[in-house]
Amino acid sequence: MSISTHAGYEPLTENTAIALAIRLRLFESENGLQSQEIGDGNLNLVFRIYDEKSKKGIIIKQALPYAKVVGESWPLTLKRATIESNALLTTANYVPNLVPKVYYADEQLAITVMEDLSHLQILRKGLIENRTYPLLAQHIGTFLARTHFYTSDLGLSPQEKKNLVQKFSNPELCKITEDLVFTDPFFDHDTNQFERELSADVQKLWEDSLLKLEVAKLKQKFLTQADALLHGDLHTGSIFADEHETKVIDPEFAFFGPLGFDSGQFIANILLNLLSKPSAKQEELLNTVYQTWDVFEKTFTALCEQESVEVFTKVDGYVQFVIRQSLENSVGFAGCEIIRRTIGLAHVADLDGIENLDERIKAKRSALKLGRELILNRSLISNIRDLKKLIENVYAV
Ligand code: SR1
Ligand code: MG
Repeated sequence: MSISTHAGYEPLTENTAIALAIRLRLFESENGLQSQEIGDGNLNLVFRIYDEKSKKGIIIKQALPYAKVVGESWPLTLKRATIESNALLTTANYVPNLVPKVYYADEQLAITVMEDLSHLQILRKGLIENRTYPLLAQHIGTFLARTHFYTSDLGLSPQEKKNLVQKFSNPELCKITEDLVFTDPFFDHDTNQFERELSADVQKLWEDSLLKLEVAKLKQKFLTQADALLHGDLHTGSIFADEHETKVIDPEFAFFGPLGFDSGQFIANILLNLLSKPSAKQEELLNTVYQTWDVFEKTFTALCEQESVEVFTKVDGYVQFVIRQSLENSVGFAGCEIIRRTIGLAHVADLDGIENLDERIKAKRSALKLGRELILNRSLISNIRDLKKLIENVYAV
């Protein structure tokens, strides 16, 4: 894999994407190649080039110089493509089976060419369709523990880590999160979007100074605490999965941030799905949350015992302190993510797809309530059983 530079940027089309794949010698001939733009995210073009004969496919992902979800009025750095390819390559050192393989990246064209994962399904879609993922918690818990341990001051020397922090400086994409996750939903901002029926609930939230103070503390952590290399946008639309495999994609928001942010976003998006489901299915989703944390905690603890470069990990209580802080952060960040996905700019199909208006509003009210409780009570959560109790209490009321 090499990262080369070319003069000029041009958005690809389905035809020029094929020409690029040929130029890169990823296929022998143009004959029988199919090209389709399949991007359904908020920001990028995604082309799938597929050879019917050899049944081989590749993905070419290209950043657009603006946010697709809003349009050309919202310019967005192309550097995010380089952040994404570098994050995929770095992460592959620690969890090679849990991320797509990168074949090529080009900084000027803002593209990453990678493994075709079309045999898997985006997790959000699968969860909406009631599919089950028996290995998801094991895979995501492992992904979180290994990527965070090996890129933190427990897995790297302070010098190595600071060099990586520079490499993953990602101010423009972090600003999106600072605004859309931590700020706008808590104020009367024009990026917010919600049903008229929720107006009174949202007004109440904007006037909730207790809640806003806690969100400000969480935002401060996000702004300042460079614990480890984060994926930065680990929602269920950033995961491809089936019953056997899980692949974490799309790390264009990667940067060095607080432990607990990635796990919080993952947990929040599982809970957002849960809010749209009948109770039988909810139990299974809650178990995914608890098991993910268990796997994270066990794997992270074992890595600290066996491979830590930080002498203080031998001191009784330090590793437990790091893990407890991560859980508290996760719970708070999960609360912010749940609230922003309900009333902010970027919603989720799990809730927006509830066709019956009364049911949708009910689910969204529960989301606002759950988000608030998670943020306000996060410091009472010292282990995963406490989180279990908290979620059960919110449901019992
Ligand atoms: C303008 S981008 C909106 C959202 O999409 C991305 O996936 C991030 O979650 C961001 O907040
Ligand atoms: Mg994305």
